[in-house]
Amino acid sequence: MPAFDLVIRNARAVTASDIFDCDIAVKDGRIVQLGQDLPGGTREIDAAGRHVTPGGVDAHCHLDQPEPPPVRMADDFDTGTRSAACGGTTTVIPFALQHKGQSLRDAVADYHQRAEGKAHVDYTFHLIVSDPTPKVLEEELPALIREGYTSFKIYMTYDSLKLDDGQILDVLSVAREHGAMAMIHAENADCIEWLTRRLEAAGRTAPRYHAHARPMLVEREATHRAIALSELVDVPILIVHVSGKEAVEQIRWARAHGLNVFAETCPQYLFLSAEDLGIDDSYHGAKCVCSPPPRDKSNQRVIWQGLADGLFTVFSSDHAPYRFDGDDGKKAGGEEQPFRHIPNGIPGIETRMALLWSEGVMAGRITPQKFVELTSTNPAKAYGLHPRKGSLAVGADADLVIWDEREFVLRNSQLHHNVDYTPYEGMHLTAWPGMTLARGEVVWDGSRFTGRAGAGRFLHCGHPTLLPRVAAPRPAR
Ligand code: DUC
Ligand code: ZN
Ligand code: ZN
Repeated sequence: MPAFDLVIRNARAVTASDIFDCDIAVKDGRIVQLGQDLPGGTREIDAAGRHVTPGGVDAHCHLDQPEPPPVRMADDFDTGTRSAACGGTTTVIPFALQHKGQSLRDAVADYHQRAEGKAHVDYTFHLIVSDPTPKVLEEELPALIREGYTSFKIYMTYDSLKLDDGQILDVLSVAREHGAMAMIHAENADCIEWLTRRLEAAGRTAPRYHAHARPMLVEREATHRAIALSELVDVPILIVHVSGKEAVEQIRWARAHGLNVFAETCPQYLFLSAEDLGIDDSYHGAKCVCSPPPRDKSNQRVIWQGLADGLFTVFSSDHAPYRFDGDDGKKAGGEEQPFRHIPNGIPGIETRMALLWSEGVMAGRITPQKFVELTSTNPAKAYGLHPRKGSLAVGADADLVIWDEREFVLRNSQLHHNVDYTPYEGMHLTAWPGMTLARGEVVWDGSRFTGRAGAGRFLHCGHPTLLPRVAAPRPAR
């Protein structure tokens, strides 16, 4: 009887700190030994000296999130996690969204139903708190944190979701008291509305004007305010989907002043620019409408720099999948829409890892260790999943990617999401996962998806571990 269920031979293993050659032994879905010339397994895979990284943790993606009809997200937990697996992601963290007037408990229960029996990889939820009533703040949120829902997103924009500054302070206070991670979507809602009305009055409603309605200034102001609010409450925050220089400067300032402000960025801020929203009034630009909008080449360089030098903690997809054709996506109701009504978001759950390995590691902009830190280890730490997730170590789940370094041209037809386009169509990539394993099972073999709906399990999260958890007294003010 072999000692192990699986042995991966001749791996060039990469962690957030090291690269080393070893065999990896797996039993009951976990890594049980790393070493040279390990005894045999029931199954053997020869990595042949290729890089093996921990599976990706996509800490920001939207799957089957309820939308006002006729809009519908193209991916549910089935297609979304299938796509994730084929792109090397083995844990996803989408959002259980509270509607105003809805109890947070009901939002979580509804979202569990949407996931139940469908996921191919492990998953947990962030909460979106849109209605912080006394009951939510005093009862529901603390209880949910204790039960393992230890992160939530706060919106500073969108009428149906946004919180005012007082509400944000209330929610941040709960995060501080109960040890949760608050993620913040930082854009100034009033500035966006004011600019949008002016553009509409001038007849400027094509997709490209989405970027004009959300210039960097509106992100900079909200980022500054979010930092100040977190300083007042004395709690760490994580600013999501940072798009460029002006927000980056605010975060660098916060760090220089000793504040625990973490930051996330996404592929669209490295590979897309405002021109992708259109250089004329063509509707094709709707494919790249997301918020904040992509900026320009000089801002892409600032984001690369921030990835390399530690400004960014997490690299997520912000997969928000809407079909381009049809009547439930970018053309809600079957018609081209003024930019105000174009659903915000682009697909990217499957391409996140390969884009960063190709253009980051292969192109020499970041080390393989930095890649692992950004795509797997740090997101697992930020959201209380480490060391079970995000590590290639004895005791961790055997969530692994064996990388193929080969040149090819990316086509949407190769992808497994339910979206009819990729914003990265035609890009030349130099790497793709040659194999993805989720808890020791092969879910992607390099050409075929081999997972099983329902194999993905819900994960209860612990407290964030990016920082030591000290019960520091609140400083006197
Ligand atoms: N914010 C997100 O985080 N995702 C999609 C759209 C948005 O505004
Ligand atoms: Zn957002
Ligand atoms: Zn998002």
